[in-house]
Amino acid sequence: MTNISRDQWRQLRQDAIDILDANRLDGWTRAAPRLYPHQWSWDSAFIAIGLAHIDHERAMAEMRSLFRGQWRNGMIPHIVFNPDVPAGEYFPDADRWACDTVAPDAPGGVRTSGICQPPVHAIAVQRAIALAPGSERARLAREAFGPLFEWHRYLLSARDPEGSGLVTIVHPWESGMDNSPRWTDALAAIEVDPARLAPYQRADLTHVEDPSQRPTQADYDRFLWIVDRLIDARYRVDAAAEPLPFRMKDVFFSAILVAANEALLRIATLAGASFEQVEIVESWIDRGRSGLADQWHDDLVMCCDRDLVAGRDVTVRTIASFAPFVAGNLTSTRRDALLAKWRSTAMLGDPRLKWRLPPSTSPVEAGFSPRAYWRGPVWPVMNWLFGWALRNVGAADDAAELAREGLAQVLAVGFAEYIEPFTGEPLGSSDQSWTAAVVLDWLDDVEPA
Ligand code: 9WN
Repeated sequence: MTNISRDQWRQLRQDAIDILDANRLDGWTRAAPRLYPHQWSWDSAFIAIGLAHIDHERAMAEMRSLFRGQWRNGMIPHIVFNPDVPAGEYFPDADRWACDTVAPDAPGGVRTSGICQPPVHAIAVQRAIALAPGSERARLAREAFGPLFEWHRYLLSARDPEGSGLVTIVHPWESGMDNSPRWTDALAAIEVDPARLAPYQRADLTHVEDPSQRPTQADYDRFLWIVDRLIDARYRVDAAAEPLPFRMKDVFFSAILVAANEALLRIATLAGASFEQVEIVESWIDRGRSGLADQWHDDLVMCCDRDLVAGRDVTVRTIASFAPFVAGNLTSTRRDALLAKWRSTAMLGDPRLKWRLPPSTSPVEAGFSPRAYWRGPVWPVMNWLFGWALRNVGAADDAAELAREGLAQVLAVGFAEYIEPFTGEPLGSSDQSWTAAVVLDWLDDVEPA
């Protein structure tokens, strides 16, 4: 149940559509009007989930447009660059990534970054297919199955040569949670040689009012240092001559891959995929779940990333610690323990919260910072993702709470990128596309009062 009136419902829906229309370009949608003028991989997938409620063809076009940037090795890059963005608007730009000059696997015809982001895409395609007329579903499934299968195969081979079921990310940007305290120790251990780092001009600080919300300069240097090491390796992460400086088994990324493989399995059936392909996807799901189970810490009641460089688990409590909800199929003991943690003062039970919505980092964590990027603020897109996941694990009331509180938050503060959890102040970019998209999905489930 929500407390949204019919007028508010209509207005919110129209505002969300207007934002997606204003950010729309030729077949795809900018992540945000100023701060993020290109096509971002996981943003696009969430955007397609919202678009599916307006026009399933437009949702599929969004994915198709992203697939244009797919690498020859199957990787879907984290950014497909918009060639019309003037130099200096976003950094690092396509020239700085240099994929088209150094990477043998980079695609022709479009310029992209050389890393990836969490694979929400199959989930989005499945949603678009489900909302399409029955007569079109098989065609859409056939179109998307190939790129998605190759994408997941890339993640389970190049990014998991050990066969652990867990994806290795090689840059914090790959996690989608760039500045999370999950990465603090691993980043601190990276020594940047200033003489070898080319001078650069950040663009992000010109778009936000308060630079303390964004990553520090020292961390930005490390972000670019890692990019340079990837360039040295010609972006062949599995065949780099020198060990890459940041190598992390990311449980949140890996859990999304499990959920995406579940979606891919349904797409496979509709697409008429071969028996072998179906068996492969099933084996990926099993491998993913068992990898996540290996990273579960009973004493901490959380799933921990593993830092492959330092050879230790990362015990920082963040929203990513709840990755098993996203992967699903939990034992009831583990599900109940995780739900109790979710409702505790380490997350939603903190009495200071303005809305009962999960901060990106637990308020009991030393690295918690309520205004800093991924270190505390609430992200509407995460509220959606965890609501979706909680519903899938049968926690319907907790899922409904996220939709209700999430909508109340957007009604109060608008379509912000992220929000201070205690004061409710909107932060980062405004008119963020994925915030608009998740609102459309929530509204579809909501009966106005
Ligand atoms: C770097 C676009 C992206 C999101 C990420 C978010 C932020 C970029 C940045 O914005 O990352 O990829 O410049 O900080 O952390 O999750 O996809 O919205």
